[in-house]
Amino acid sequence: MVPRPPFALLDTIDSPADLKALSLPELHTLAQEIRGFVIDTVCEHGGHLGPSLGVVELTIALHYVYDFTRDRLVWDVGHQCYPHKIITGRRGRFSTLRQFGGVSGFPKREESSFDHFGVGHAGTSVSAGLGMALARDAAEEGYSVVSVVGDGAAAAGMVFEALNHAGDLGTDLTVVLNDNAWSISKSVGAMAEYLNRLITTPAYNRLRSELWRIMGMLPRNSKARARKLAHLFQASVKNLLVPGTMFEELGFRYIGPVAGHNLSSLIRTLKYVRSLPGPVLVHVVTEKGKGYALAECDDQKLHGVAPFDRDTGPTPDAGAMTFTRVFSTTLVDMARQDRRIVAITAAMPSGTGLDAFALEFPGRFFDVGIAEPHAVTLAAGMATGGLRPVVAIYSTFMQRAFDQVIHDVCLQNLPVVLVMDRGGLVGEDGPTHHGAFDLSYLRPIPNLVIVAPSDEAELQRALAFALAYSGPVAIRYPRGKGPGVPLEERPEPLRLGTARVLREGPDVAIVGVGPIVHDALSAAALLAARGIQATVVDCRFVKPMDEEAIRSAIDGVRLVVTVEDNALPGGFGSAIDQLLAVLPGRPPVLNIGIPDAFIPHGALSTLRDRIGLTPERMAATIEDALAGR
Ligand SMILES: Cc1ncc(C[n+]2csc(CCOP(=O)(O)OP(=O)(O)O)c2C)c(N)n1
Repeated sequence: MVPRPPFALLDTIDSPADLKALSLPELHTLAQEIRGFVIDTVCEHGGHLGPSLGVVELTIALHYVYDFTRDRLVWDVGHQCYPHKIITGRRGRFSTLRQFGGVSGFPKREESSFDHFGVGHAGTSVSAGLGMALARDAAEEGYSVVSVVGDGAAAAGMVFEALNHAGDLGTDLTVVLNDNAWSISKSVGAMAEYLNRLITTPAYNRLRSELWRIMGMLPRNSKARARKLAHLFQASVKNLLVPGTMFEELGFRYIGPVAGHNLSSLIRTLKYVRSLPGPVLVHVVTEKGKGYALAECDDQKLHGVAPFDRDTGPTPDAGAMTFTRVFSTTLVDMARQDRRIVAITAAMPSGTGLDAFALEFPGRFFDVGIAEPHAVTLAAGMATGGLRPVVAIYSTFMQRAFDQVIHDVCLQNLPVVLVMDRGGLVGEDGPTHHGAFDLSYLRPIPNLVIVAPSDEAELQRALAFALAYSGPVAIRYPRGKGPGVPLEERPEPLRLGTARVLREGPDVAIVGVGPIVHDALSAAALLAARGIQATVVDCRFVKPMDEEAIRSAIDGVRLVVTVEDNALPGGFGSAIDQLLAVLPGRPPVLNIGIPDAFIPHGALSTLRDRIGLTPERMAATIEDALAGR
């Protein structure tokens, strides 16, 4: 049994002001208590464990040195914010983490005045921090702005764009690079290699820091001249001693590497950094999952976990036939038959199931890091050379690559398969992660075929179709398991734009896409018990639609109902509305889907119930509509 530490000191911390009164030994004790508290809470409710454990000391040091009632703090991704939330007055409510109405798993401006920027997607912190710095300058104020970005997120295009801009502007901005050498899996790419070289060749940085410290001790009139000389010295030796000070070339002052679990050196460094003008990058080296052996030795550092036993750790649900797993095994099967198939992920090999592909076809697998736009255009380029690229990206992160999907893939009608996992509501991660918009943002794009399979075998058939099709295809499916339809050894490809009728009844026609069609079937059974007979059509294709099947299904019914796990504006239902708008004497249409609002975090079942996406709620809505209520 792992001993649980008491939280005697933590219980006295209600705001960062309380923490500033503590001695260094007390801050050490506080760090241990925060770790224990985070582990206990995540074991009970699930969440992002490894990232938060890795920044306990960094968070304490930041709140100790800065005053975030006036200074600004921006977390990148925000999945490492648990210590920050606990310190900033949310300890008492922390047991509600990720539950409906409870504390969010990500920073949220509405939740606390200490959450200066809402976040969930990677790579935004430096842009947001720079924006805050420019607003400060415009108001002629003097507060500090600190952006904390992980080494995984630091390789995202947006971060490079923001560093490039910040280095040019030269205004005061501190970027803390939290380097744990891990993204969700081990960090990949040349940037990761570069950071590793900086850590393993710190001689130059130590020499330079020492030089600056000594210069600072000189009398005021000789200090400026001495530092000028030091600059010259620095410029002449740095290329000999380090592989390249990329950040300095971009206009940042580079400080580091700093031991990220050593509170006294973190505090000393941050105090010094706070006094520096201009853009500064502090390279802090941390260990993801620090202080919890099960996280430290896990191959993903317990990055994001469901509730688990504190002593034994999470047990992988290896047998669960999730949509992700169906995609993963089917793609590997198909890649065995077709050597042109290549797979691309943007830092999510295990989340998308492409880890299995990587294992079997390492030479045909590409993890580009957190770089969704690059992933899509890379695929477009590959397709021009005769490859059959499959790009697997969560629905919410594909938003980043919208222009690339239009401009690079669809405009040129290239045979790229865009696989969007986590389409629809995702639950506890909340509004930054719900895949609520993909059908809406993809529908207007010419040439793109959009399929939303409703069960496991349909996903196999959709993939078989997509890999044989001559143009771009997007396949979207939700998080978790399907209805349990057995897999097929040789899936028959879907025929372009064909629907299937699952049930027939004369009163109502329910048309839908995706697994929610099975909830519609359950709703139809409930309606049947109340004397209302429904037809249920699984449209499969959002684009092109099986217009004939839809027209024939609605013939003579009193009501047409569309169902989807996507935002109503611009989604599947609105496509049906457009299709039927010109039909003379058409029946009224009721659209059921995600309303025009950001849906909060919480258990999927709770969210679905609240927005009317359960079979019971659907049946009640349909019955009311038929009764004219
Ligand atoms: C645009 C985008 N793509 C993918 C993700 C999924 N994701 C969440 S955290 C993470 C890894 C972040 O690594 P790093 O920045 O090093 O932070 P660490 O978890 O190591 O603290 C990824 C890929 C995301 N949040 N946003």
